[in-house]
Amino acid sequence: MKIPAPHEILFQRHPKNPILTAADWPYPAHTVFNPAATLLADGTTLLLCRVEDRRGHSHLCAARSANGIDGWVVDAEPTLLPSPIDHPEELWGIEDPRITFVDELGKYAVAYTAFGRSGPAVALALTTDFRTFERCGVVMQPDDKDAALLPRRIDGSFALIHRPVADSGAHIWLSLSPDLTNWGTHRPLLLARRGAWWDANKVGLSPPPIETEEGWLMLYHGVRQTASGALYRLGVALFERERFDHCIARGDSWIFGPEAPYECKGDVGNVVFPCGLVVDPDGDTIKLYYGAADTSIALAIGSIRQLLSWVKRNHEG
Ligand code: BMA
Repeated sequence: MKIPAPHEILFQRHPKNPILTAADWPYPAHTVFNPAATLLADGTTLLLCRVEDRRGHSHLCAARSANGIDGWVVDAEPTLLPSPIDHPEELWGIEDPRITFVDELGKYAVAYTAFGRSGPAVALALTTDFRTFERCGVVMQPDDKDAALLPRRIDGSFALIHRPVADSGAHIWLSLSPDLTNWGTHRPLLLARRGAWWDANKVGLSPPPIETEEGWLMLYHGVRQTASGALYRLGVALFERERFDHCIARGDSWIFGPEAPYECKGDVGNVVFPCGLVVDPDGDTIKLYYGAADTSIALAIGSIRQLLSWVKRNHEG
């Protein structure tokens, strides 16, 4: 058995954490967490936050900031509410969005979890301004979540990463579509590792993958079921640029996990759950936005170069 490499810090928590809590909301909210993130054309950082009310139902609300750290301006009212009359799959709320800007469409695609009587499903909505949305409805039926669209076609097709649950477990899959409506060519991408691994029990995509010269860098969450509940931590994998289903390297250890008090204690303790990131104009610095203990929103800073170097040095095989 190889001796583990010394632990490297790949994401630094921001000293202002948590950067957003329910107390910052202009209307009643129980918790705010698991935000999607994007940079708008004018350089503003937009977070599309999951807001849970005291019924336990979630909706999405936008918060904007010039520096992506503080000075957040939160929409006065919910930005995207569930629409259960037209979309019964949203009866119990909409959760955990991921945003991708799709050049070809000139629109942002928001993939989110629609939660209804049949279970969690993946739904898609398009927007140009985060004020009005075109709903595409359910694109992956229950039980499925943790989805994001890639920013461009792969080999002529739109590509969606998602996490269906089957008897065999909760694994990350890739599906392709010519038109965002008809989906097929489903392929497994990354499996929960089983046994004593940190990502033994479930894996799911975190923010949308980042395209680099060396391949698609994918951050994912791994779950380990322990005697005192589930532990949610972050891992990294690298996939080929034109063949997303070819994994080049998958990190052996987790790279970021619950440690700070606001990550260990809350509605669901011991959870860090990133759904969004933005890359600074230097092309390397990552601002990673994550839900902490299903209660608040926190920020950690990383580097694409450092993540690539780490995953190439610390993978199985
Ligand atoms: C997952 C999702 C997330 C949540 C996490 C921890 O299954 O539902 O929304 O943050 O569990 O509770």
